[in-house]
Amino acid sequence: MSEIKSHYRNCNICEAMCGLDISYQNGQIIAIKGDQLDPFSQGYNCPKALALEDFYTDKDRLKTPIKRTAEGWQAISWDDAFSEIVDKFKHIQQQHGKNALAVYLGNPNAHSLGNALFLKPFMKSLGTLNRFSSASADQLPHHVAANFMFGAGMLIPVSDIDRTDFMLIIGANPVVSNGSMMTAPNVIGRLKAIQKRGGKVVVVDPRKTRTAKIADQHVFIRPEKDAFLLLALIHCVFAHNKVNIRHLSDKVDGLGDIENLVRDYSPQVVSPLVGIEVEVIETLSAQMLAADSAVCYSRMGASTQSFGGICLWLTNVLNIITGNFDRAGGAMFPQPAFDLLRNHQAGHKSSFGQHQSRVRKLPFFNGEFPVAALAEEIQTPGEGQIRSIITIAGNPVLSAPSGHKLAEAFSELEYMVSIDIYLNETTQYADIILPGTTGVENSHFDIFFNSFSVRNTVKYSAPLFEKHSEQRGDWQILKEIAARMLNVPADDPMQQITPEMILDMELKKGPYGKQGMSLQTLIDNPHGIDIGPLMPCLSERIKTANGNIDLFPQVYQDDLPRLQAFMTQTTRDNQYPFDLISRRLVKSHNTWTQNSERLIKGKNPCTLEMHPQDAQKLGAHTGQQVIVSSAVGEIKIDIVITDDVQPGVVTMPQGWGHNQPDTKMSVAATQPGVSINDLTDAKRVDMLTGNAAFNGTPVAIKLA
Ligand SMILES: Nc1nc2c(c(=O)[nH]1)N[C@H]1C(S)=C(S)[C@@H](COP(=O)(O)OP(=O)(O)OC[C@H]3O[C@@H](n4cnc5c(=O)[nH]c(N)nc54)[C@H](O)[C@@H]3O)O[C@H]1N2
Ligand SMILES: Nc1nc2c(c(=O)[nH]1)N[C@H]1C(S)=C(S)[C@@H](COP(=O)(O)OP(=O)(O)OC[C@H]3O[C@@H](n4cnc5c(=O)[nH]c(N)nc54)[C@H](O)[C@@H]3O)O[C@H]1N2
Ligand code: SF4
Ligand SMILES: [Mo]
Repeated sequence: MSEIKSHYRNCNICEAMCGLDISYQNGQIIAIKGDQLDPFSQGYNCPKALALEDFYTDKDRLKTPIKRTAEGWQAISWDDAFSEIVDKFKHIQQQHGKNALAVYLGNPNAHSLGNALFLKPFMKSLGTLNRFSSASADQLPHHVAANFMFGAGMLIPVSDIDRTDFMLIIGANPVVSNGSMMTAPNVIGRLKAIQKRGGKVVVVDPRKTRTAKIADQHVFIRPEKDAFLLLALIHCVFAHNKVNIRHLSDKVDGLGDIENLVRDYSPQVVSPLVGIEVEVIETLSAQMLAADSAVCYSRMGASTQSFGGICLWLTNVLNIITGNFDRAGGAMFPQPAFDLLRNHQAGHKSSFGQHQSRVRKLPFFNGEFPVAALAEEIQTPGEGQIRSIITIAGNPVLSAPSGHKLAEAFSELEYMVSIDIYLNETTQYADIILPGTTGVENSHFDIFFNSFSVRNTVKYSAPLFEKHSEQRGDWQILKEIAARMLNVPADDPMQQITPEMILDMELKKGPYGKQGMSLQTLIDNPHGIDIGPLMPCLSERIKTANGNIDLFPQVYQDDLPRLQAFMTQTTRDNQYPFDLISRRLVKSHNTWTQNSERLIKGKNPCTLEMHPQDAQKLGAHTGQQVIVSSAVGEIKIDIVITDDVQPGVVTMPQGWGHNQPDTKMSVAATQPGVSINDLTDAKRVDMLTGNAAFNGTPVAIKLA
């Protein structure tokens, strides 16, 4: 028996970057707990961290490439898999052009050092414009706002939760999600700390979430009406002469245009639209203005809706004009040790709208088209049609809007490849699945989440266990395909590059390089290093051509008539009288952690929440099955009656629907649930950004 040892690493499941203390012996994990010595998370972890062990031991996980044959799935060698894939890709691109091959990138790519670093050369080797990702079912409006207001899509202002005195949360449930575009381990502790220091937390959400329950105030809002609320809050700032831009006063362009815009959106005008009383709106504004520091934090509820672009822009405007930008307790820019903006030239023109999707003319941004356009790009014949795809760490059949239609589209492709750890709802359509290593088998460094973090910290995690000789890391798979696509010989020096080499170089060239930051520094400090709280740094970080914030970019001016039309649109389709919204669950992460036995045990969480009044009209009681239908699909689901939701609004979890016979996630199949994205409509998007509009999907409900 060897001795029990400790291994320290960051959990890479969600965005919170919790430090873990993993004890292990003889190649087995004995316990996973929060690392008390991690300077950022200080011992906090959520129940999902345990699943890192389950992913490691999961018998359903793929370890070698498999190929679909007439006799079913068969294991094949890596070399045969790579040869076939590259032959097919080259052939399809020769016949139909480079763009006939598409790529879909899922969420775990952002949580993987190797993928984050090697996807760029991989994409280059394919030479296709047809890249899609989960970002357009998520946070695209944040990036578009950052791009146009601050000059770089990755320059995301982060809510300084640890120092704020007033936090207005619009459409986020960080007590459950642990925060997003705001990396903050132990959000619940940080929110309670606001209250302990005499501050307030207010939540605006159509559902009384766990975050709303611990907040000082919860305000119900009708789905997709947040832009009006934000306009009214900005109106109040001008109406009370409270604009205060502090140190940024000569750094902001377009203030007068904002004043003109909001003139017509008084609380009186907006109140009936949003379903919030005039006094409540006025009090919200007054509280925000009275606080020493305040921040408005908008997330999925504001982003994945028909006006996501406008909402995220107005959120920034509100923070800026109340003097809560680039200042402690407001919205601030992190200064990460691995700086994604290191080579970003000020005034660099973004790719927004440089291309439009072939069928629906949705905008291209940051090298990709919106995922809502993927199925139609596969299924609509003509020049530029997608014939083949490679999905990488993504499950769009369950995660993308109208996922079931995407499944149909995948089944019509000439050739499909997936890089994934499971045979699941998406990868079942692949001709070959290439499994990468994951979790504790990988080294880890959070490139993205340090860029969205509420504190500047830095940490590197080595792999806990060596991978088996037949296994490959995702980055090695990407590198191999890229090399074969470009006929690069195996002994080419470029082929020797590892994620660690790039990381080390970036750390040395980054903002703390001169003080000795390097990979070795991080290896020597396995619990991580605290650099300190966020600091005002707008002047150094901003990337607009003139160095100023653009408060009213042209794209929003052009999009406003759409919002104004929505304002006067009072009738709704009586065929679908309910608004469906998604919810997240503490013990599941998107579509894929449901194969962890420890996370999934317990009663069925995939239920439809409905207000008692609505249930009474329907004659339904808790536990009863109902049929929910939308313009694109139908599901059956058990209902739970609760006044946590507004009348007319129903909620169900996202990420479920492991009920398909040709998949192999045997634990998940014991508690399959149904997929919300069989109901969401890929035609509903924020027309400005192309982001999926999941919120407020119109549905009808009847007893089963
Ligand atoms: N209706 C509705 N839909 C939503 C949302 C919603 O709130 N409502 N949320 C949206 C959001 S925010 C997101 S981020 C997307 C997520 O959308 P996706 O990224 O498409 O979905 P995931 O469930 O994250 O899929 C992850 C995939 O990666 C695989 N995987 C896990 N780890 C690894 C790894 O290390 N390597 C490889 N190669 N594969 C791995 C898993 O098996 C799984 O197939 O869903 C979106 N969809
Ligand atoms: N446990 C767990 N944690 C996760 C994930 C998970 O699946 N499970 N997923 C991770 C991912 S990929 C992401 S992107 C983050 C997301 O992190 P969050 O954005 O915090 O998570 P959501 O639960 O999607 O919160 C969105 C909230 O918006 C509300 N909402 C819906 N429609 C509207 C609307 O029109 N207006 C307003 N104001 N509110 C609305 C919903 O009721 C919900 O409470 O969570 C991450 N963390
Ligand atoms: S909050 Fe996120 S990062 Fe922290 S332990 Fe849970 S899943 Fe991991
Ligand atoms: Mo996400």
